[in-house]
Amino acid sequence: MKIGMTCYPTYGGSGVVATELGIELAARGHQVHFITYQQPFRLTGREHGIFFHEVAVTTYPLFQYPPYDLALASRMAEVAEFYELDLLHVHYAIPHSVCAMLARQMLEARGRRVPFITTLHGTDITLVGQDPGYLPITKFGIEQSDGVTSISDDLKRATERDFGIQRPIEVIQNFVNCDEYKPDGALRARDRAQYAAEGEKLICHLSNFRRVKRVDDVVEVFARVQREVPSKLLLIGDGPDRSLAEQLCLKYGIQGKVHFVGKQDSVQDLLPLTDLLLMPSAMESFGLAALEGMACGVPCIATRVGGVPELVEDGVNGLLFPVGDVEAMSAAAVALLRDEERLRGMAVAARRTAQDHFCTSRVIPRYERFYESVLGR
Ligand code: GMT
Repeated sequence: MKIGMTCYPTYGGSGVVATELGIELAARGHQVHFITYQQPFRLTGREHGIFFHEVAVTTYPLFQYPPYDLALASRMAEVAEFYELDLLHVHYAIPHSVCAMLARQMLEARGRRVPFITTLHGTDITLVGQDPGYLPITKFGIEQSDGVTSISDDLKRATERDFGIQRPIEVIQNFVNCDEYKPDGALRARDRAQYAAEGEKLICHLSNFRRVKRVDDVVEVFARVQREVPSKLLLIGDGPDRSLAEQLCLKYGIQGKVHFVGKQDSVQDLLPLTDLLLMPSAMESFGLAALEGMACGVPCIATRVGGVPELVEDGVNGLLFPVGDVEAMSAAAVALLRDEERLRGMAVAARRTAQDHFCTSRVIPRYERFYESVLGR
């Protein structure tokens, strides 16, 4: 198949999923065309079967808001026509669904039918999409899609409930490549000493440092844990709340124990070095960072929100807590890090969950079948 893929190419779960999906589809012989304003950050640009089409937005003094949506719709139609795409697959409903709908109309006017699929990722429904200024158009874009998928059961239910959507929504949960994301003893032996000394535990957090991630809770938890257990904190990613996290580290005088490594392309080289992942988010429709950690044999302490319980089984492959309960999360982290056997058991269970339910080999064929069904094959 020839697939046009659109996403937010910057650091964020939906862009990561779209990019990894494109890479996996290309590896299975499909042709994938990314149509975005910038090359997705996990792509090198040299992958076989993957093409990148930049959306350039022309500005003009009259435009207070350059019309990216129109430029994107226009580019989608152009690429679809030139490369004879079979379908468009957009990740994150706002504004991508409506752009794809416009592209579909433009192509129809030229006698070509190119259906589009929308994948809902989370904040497009639970946060941004709830804004009265965006809700009606988001609902319309979802209803007009030829196929809709959701990355968790919880997000599907939220979409039906909050948007009054009655059309079918296929749940295809997020995935991870378990051959690339894996426990790696050799890597640990080689690189771990850069971040933690012998006898110290290494705790990590991976996100885009937006408010919803509650990075301040990560620091609050670590500040308590490091008093009880010799440990270091590895913070992967960057975003609006990084300064807040830095200020909190200074407040607790723990800046020497915290590594801010910024945005990283290859988190699979860092996650296996760590012992525990913290994901205290206010909301996660899925929680891809937790899955990536679990595939690397790193259990997580997370919040019981959104789709997280579809992935993290409390007490088995991780631990779940109410949002903001930093005292309980800290106490649980201390107890777990002191109990090597339980920690190892959870690490093994976490890896097994990733392998048994969320590996690319299981999930990508579901996308392929969904494409086929939308194409009526
Ligand atoms: O969490 C973010 O800020 C990024 C956001 C996105 O759309 O890029 O993530 C959402 O999609 C991810 C991939 O499907 C999910 O794993 C995240 O749980 C979801 N984020 C939220 O629901 C807050």
